[in-house]
Amino acid sequence: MVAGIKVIGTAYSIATMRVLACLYEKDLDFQFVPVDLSTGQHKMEPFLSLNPFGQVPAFEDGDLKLYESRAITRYIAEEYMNKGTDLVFKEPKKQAVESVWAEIEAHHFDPAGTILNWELSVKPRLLGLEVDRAVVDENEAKLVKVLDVYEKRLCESKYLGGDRFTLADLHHLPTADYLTDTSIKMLFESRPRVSDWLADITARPAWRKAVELRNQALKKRVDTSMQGSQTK
Ligand SMILES: N[C@@H](CCC(=O)N[C@@H](CS)C(=O)NCC(=O)O)C(=O)O
Repeated sequence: MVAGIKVIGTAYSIATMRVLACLYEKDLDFQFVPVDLSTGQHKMEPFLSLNPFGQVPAFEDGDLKLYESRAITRYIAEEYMNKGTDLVFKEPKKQAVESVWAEIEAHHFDPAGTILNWELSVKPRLLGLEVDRAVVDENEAKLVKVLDVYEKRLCESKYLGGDRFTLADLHHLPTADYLTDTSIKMLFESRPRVSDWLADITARPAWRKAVELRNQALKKRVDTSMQGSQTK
């Protein structure tokens, strides 16, 4: 067992799932410390000492303390290079291309994807709030443009970052997986290469483990809020 890896987060949070998927790919043992977003634990000490921005996840490996999910996955992939799936390239040119696609995820895919997930999944399903159609339309149009670029890329390359699965693909998993449980699913399905790529990466055993943990946490969240409403 590799001692000292700790993820302090929320298993249904997109950023936390990114880190969990990476740890499972690397076949690393770790301790998961749940943070309850519904009671605002992430906006209080001791969590704020781990991430002053009050967002999950935080991460520890011995005396190293990190936050920002993509920085965490990059650290794990480099530090544990020889364990589990190799998620980065060593050759600078391949590495550069992989990092371009990882940046595209962070700056083009994720902003529209996160808003769509919030509008179509979190607001109606977890918070009982109304969907803002104008916001959905605006971000759907943005996502269409991104996925058109992906379709072209995936005609030339099996994976976004190169000829094998890397961090550039892994970083998409949580948001893409949530979106395919909404009406946005058809944007993925109508693009054959994107659809095949997503089916491939979401079937990975490491991702299925992260999904299992997410589903348990979501069930617990729903059960707890139902108990709350019954005692009111
Ligand atoms: N860029 C950060 C984003 C972290 C983030 O947005 N976490 C969300 C959950 S996915 C959160 O903590 N939301 C609660 C809040 O912002 O108050 C990362 O990748 O770690």
